[in-house]
Amino acid sequence: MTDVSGFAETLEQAVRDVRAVPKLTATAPFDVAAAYEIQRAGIARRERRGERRIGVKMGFTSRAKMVQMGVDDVIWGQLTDTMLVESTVDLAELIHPRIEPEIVFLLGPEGFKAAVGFEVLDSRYEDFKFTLPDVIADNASAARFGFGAWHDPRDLSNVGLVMEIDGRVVQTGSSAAILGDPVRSLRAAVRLAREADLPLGPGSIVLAGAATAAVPLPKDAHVRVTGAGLGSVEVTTK
Ligand code: OOG
Ligand code: MG
Repeated sequence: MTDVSGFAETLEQAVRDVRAVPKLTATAPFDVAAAYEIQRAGIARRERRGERRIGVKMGFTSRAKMVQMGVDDVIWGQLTDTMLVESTVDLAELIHPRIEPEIVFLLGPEGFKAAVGFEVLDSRYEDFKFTLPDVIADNASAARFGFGAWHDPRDLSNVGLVMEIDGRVVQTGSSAAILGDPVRSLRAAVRLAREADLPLGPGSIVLAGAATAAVPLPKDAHVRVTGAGLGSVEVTTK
């Protein structure tokens, strides 16, 4: 039997201590189903502390990300209100953060809106290395995220994405890398959430997954992610 609550506690401790831990599967291997149970236990602990679930994030929806991290399956994780960044990310709270461009969706009563966004990942595992069950248990490395202005639905199948740090371009890509069209990722998120009995109601946010590899997030930096036709979003670090 997998020690679901023990593993959830270990990951929470890593966040609290801002200190990476060895991969959980190195102690006792577990499968994807058990990994999602650990993820759920971790989110339940956050909710008991007053955090609110506000949406989900999709992971490994692009080849660029699968290749970077050495995994080959789409995963998902939960977003809570404390992960949402207004303007500044305090790196003292994070272990070894990375940032990546995202296409973000806001679900409405019917239909959705879209924005360009960013995700700050912070694997709780040493060296940012993990197996598929490990990263699922670790809530898909979710740490922080943000997004720009909402736009009405349009063709999002080939949105040019540029990520700059301190005015230098560090990643470029196309939303086409996200399952051919990020709307497919949105549909998958809605389906997965329904199957997991965590349906995404109006107002929910969905991160479709990065179109490019993630890059280390430095201190005292200014990051801008631009999506053609979607404007841009900026974030600073301290
Ligand atoms: C896991 C999270 C992947 C994405 O957009 O593909 C992800 C990781 O790379 O640590 O968020
Ligand atoms: Mg991501």
